[in-house]
Amino acid sequence: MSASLIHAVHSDFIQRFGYEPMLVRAPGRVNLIGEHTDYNDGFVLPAAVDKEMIFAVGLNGGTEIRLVAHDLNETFELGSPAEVTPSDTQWANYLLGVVAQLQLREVDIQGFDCVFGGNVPLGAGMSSSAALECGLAFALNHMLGAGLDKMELAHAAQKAEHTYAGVMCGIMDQFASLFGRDGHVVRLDCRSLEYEYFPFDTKATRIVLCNSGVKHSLASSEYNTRREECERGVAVLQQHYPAVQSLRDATLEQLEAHRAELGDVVFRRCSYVVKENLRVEAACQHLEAGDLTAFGQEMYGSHAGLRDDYEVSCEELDVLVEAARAVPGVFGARMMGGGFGGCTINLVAPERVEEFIASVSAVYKEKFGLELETYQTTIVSGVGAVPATTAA
Ligand code: GAF
Repeated sequence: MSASLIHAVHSDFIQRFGYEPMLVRAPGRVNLIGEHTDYNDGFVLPAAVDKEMIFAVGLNGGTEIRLVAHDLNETFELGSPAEVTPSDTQWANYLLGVVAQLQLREVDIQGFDCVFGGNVPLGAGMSSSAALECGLAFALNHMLGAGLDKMELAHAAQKAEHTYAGVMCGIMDQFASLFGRDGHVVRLDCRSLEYEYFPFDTKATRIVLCNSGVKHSLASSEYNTRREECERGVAVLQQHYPAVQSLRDATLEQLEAHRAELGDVVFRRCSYVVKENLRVEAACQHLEAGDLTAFGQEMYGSHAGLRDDYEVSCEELDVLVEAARAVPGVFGARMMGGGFGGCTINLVAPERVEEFIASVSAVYKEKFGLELETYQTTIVSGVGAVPATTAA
């Protein structure tokens, strides 16, 4: 937890509004494996990490909603919760979407003030948007005594993203931000919403993220297209196998049997998802057995599928994964998140981290002329209140 960030957000709130707020921390996430599986009812293996958003929130006794993006020094105001509607201010939409979703859940939203700031890199595939949504949802739920449980908050935050940001995301990011556990990764079954925590041994490996620094503009439109392609695949399979409700239920044999009917693109998208679910299962077994080499192979397999069949990677990410593969002590690497830019996630032996960063940065600089930003992340607990004393 960054004490200076908490202090800055807290002071900003006091200066602007002159009363004591509640403080909330909402982390971004990494995902070890299981990409684009969440909206297909499949499996994911994320963790909340020490890149986070800090919120200062207070009920102002009136009807006004006053939002402040501390890092941008921008404000957004609304006369009353009844006026909530998508705006042209993108960052505000994540918060307004949450207000709208809580109202749909019969939470009586009152006027409030909110200042937020953070160090989750934007557009890096680390779910800065989910952190924004979940932090405010948690704060309002607490302050208004609404009594929604964490899973309901995750759903509300996910829906906020659908309706106010236009991205038809799955549940992974919001779940990870809310349910993260210190030192553990969590496997989520995105259909049943059952989850299991696995200890993550940082003595054996570190999680290092390499931020490509690019975000190709296709990202959100292609994301929704992938989702539609998967749904088309399910519609074809359902005609032959009524039990197939989502790609979670499909097998490679079924896809193969109807390859021509699916068409090449939909076939490859669906095959990727079915294989990725199998990889998550295998990866969890390797994790339990402490076999990081085998775990890493699943990560490389995941990247190859995302690159060749799901087609959500890009040259920058592919170069970073190949550069990582060449460094001794790297167990596995792959692109992370929705794709078309953002970060790669790398599992690296602790004693090799420095060499890894130097080597991959040099390759990236030579190939693209870009300075590579890297983050060594620590796995932390999910969204929670920050004791007021931390702000002092
Ligand atoms: C984005 C989405 F928000 C997630 O729901 C998930 O689908 C991910 O892309 C890809 O695995 O982060």
